[in-house]
Amino acid sequence: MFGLLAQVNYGNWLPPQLARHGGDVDRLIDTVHVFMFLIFVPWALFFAYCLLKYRSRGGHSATYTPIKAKLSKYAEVAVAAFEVVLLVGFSYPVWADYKNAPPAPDKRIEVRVIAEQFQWDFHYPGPDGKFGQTKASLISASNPIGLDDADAAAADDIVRVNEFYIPTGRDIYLRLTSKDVIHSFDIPTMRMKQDVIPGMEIPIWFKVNDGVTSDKLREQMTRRVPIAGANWYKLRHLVASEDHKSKSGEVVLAKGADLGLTHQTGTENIDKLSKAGVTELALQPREPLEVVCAQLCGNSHFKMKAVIKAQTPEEFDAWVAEASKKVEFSPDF
Ligand SMILES: [Cu+2]
Repeated sequence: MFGLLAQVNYGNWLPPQLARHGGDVDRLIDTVHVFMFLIFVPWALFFAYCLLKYRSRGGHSATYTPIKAKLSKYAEVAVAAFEVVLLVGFSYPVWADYKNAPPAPDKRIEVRVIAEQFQWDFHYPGPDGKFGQTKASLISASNPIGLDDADAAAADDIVRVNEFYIPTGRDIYLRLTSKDVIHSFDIPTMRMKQDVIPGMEIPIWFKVNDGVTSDKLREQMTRRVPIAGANWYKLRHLVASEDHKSKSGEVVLAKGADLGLTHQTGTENIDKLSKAGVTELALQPREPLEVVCAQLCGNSHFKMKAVIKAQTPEEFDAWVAEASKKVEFSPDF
């Protein structure tokens, strides 16, 4: 996966940056690192100097008492002041710019995000823009957020588990809460991270850059991998991006097919492909974007992931219209 990520212009060892305010966060991270380095170098040199000067040697025993000179006090105060400037002068303005201006209620897509061990539940208000009521007593395996169907506003609501649909280029406003323990909602590619606390509803907002859809990213991340010598285990989350045919024209691996490399079938696939004369594969990630939990929230915490379906605003509206229709079964069905 990291090999693939490296192809999409990730730069500076950070994941790609796909959201409006993310550039500022990246610049802040860079600035803080530069300044911390500026502090680190003189401190490290001073440390080495002290180790040498006060060491035990012939005619001189090691000194264990702290230095009493005024200079060291001044140095400590100067470093503390420097760090305050770093925090107040650089971090607060970036953070304030992002956190002080939530998008206007009539111009944002609002989604409730309910975290639980170990999944993300997403609650959309549907075309009427109103969230239906939820009740803890109604929570069940098929109704993870306890949506009350008796409430008229709930009729067109959409609930998705581990699938986060978002439009690009529009303000997205999330209301985060948790059913059980503290989780942390994290989308590294959007520079978004917020702890999710039971009993509280914490807002967070962001905007995905125009045109950054999952489909487009998937295409961009297509990579050609030679069959001989590839590290197949690392490529196991990828799917074929085109039909791979043998010389006779027979499809050996179909578009969208999984390599299945976690199982024995994977090696069979590779055998089949090499026998058919296919020397390289075009592969792409099944889902290029995801939400993870950045808080160690239990024994299966690592499984707590949701795929992000970033769509154009038109695709998103069409999805809302379609997904908000409830399936009605006739009594004699
Ligand atoms: Cu979690």
